[in-house]
Amino acid sequence: MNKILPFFVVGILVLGGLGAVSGTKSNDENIISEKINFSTPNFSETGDYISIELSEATNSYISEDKPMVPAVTKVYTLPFGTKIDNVKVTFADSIVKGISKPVEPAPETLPVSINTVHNIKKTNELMTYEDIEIYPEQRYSYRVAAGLDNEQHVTFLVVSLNPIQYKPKENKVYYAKSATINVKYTPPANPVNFAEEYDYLIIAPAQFETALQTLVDHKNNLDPPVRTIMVTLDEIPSGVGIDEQEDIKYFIKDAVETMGITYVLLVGAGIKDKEIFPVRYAWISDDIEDNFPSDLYYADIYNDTGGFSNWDRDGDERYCEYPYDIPNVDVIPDVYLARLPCNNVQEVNTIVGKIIEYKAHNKMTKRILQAGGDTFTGNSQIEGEYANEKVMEKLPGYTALRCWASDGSLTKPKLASGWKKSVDFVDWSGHGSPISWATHPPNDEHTWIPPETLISQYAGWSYYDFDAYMINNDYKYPVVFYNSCSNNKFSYKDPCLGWVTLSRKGGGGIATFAASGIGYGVPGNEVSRRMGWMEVRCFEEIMSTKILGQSWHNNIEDYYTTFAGSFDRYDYKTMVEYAMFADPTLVVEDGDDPRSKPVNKPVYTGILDILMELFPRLEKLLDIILARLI
Ligand SMILES: [Ca+2]
Ligand SMILES: [Ca+2]
Ligand SMILES: [Ca+2]
Repeated sequence: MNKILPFFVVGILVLGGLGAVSGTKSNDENIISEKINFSTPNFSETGDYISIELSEATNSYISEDKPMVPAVTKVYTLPFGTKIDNVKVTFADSIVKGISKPVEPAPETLPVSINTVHNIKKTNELMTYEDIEIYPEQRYSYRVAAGLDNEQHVTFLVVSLNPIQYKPKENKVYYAKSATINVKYTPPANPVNFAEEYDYLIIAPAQFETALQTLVDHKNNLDPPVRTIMVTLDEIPSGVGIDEQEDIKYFIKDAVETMGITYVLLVGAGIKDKEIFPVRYAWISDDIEDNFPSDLYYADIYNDTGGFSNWDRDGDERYCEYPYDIPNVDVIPDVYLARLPCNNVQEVNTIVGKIIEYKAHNKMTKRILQAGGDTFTGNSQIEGEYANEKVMEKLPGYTALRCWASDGSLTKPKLASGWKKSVDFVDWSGHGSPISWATHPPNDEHTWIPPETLISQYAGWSYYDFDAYMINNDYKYPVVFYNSCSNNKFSYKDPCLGWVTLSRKGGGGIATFAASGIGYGVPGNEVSRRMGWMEVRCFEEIMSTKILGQSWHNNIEDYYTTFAGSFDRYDYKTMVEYAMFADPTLVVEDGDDPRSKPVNKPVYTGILDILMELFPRLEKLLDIILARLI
């Protein structure tokens, strides 16, 4: 990894985001002053409501069932450990506009779980907001968090602005033409001097040490090398933290400071009560689950003051309890972290072999396989397909192989066939459980698709039902995104779908991004927030940074900075459950010797692949025969 900038250079103020905002800014040593001009909002009639658009808006709504008012956030990237003394925002030139109808309400939030109802609330009642005087009440707020910016430790200051306010009783909207942000801060008195010895820390149980040495050697021998060190769990000092998980987190912190680590890989499954690698649970409860596993815990090392982000404010050993512990949950990761939830040495060997193969021979094909349907029935948007289309806007030059509910192409044979078309990515947008993914045909909440087949007797894509074993994709391993619930729930009693997708030899994926708990979507507005927002941004980040660990970090950081002015329970859950199974240093690009055909693949398997494509139902039978032959 290239650490181009020495630490002190980051001290130069970087003004992030918002290319559309014009204004003036000035900065001397301890003050930021920036004037932001806003364009005139656009008001349009949508049925019984008025909708408001603002071209500088960074997010479109603030809170469920409240009026939909555009908001703007501004991000300042400051040296790590900077103390924010004061933030003041002054709005100027407020203009009043009378409107004839109420402002459109924000959409509701629903889980993307296979075990819940997805038909949206049918309400014909007009929202008049009688309990609201003015919305939003606050014109601005700010948050401070510690994270990474291009491998450098930094402090993010996020200023959230509400230039538009609405008074429902008066039928009036007030909007400002400009705002001036004034920040006073104190730079760190004793800047932390992070070492520069290593890039990448792998932590694993001792039984995986020998198998993982191949990966350590591979990384160290790259040109330029990814300077890698492996530490086994029994080498981590105990008693430093309150329990084993906190010991590990303190060890990572120490490795960041004394070795210069920026990438971390945890190896080992987290199946409840049979953990090979310890699991931290986050207690953001909802109607479906009290807690869920979160590896963000191990990555969010520092809080806004540069101190340890301990996630347990009240000290009751229930971490990330919403809302009590939230002041002690910084959220933004301070290392680029992932897990490979391997159950045994064989799985370690398989995934290490795939990582080395990817670097040697991956060939980018500009193809993506997409699966989508009607995530939430009872409205006009087919959310999964809509999200798939929005993903394509971030992948210029790409061809989509689509399995869609609306045209009947979301079938198991079509999905299996799509995996074999040498795709760079697979994008699933629908519902999930730890072991399956599925969605609905348009406006049919009672039917799950892809439908069952002769050999696969259950609706939905599940490895229990052989489906994930059908993906013999010719040694071309895609990056996989699941917009759904729980597909990366690595504490489940059996290996989760996201891991089975990777642990398959000679096929499957190279990385999975998915929720490790119940995920949430936005009916009729799928990519505006929650998992649908993550889905689109994931592909955008991979195209931009190419490094998987940075993509994961930047997705969480962007989510944080975009919605910081109006976080709710589901926002925290969306960030805290965002889990990646991968080698976080993996670069999504052509390998050293890119090949479209598999290396050393026996001729007969090619013939079998053709047969299986022609007769997809034969696949399981062939799998059984092959398993006995080999
Ligand atoms: Ca942090
Ligand atoms: Ca607690
Ligand atoms: Ca829908």
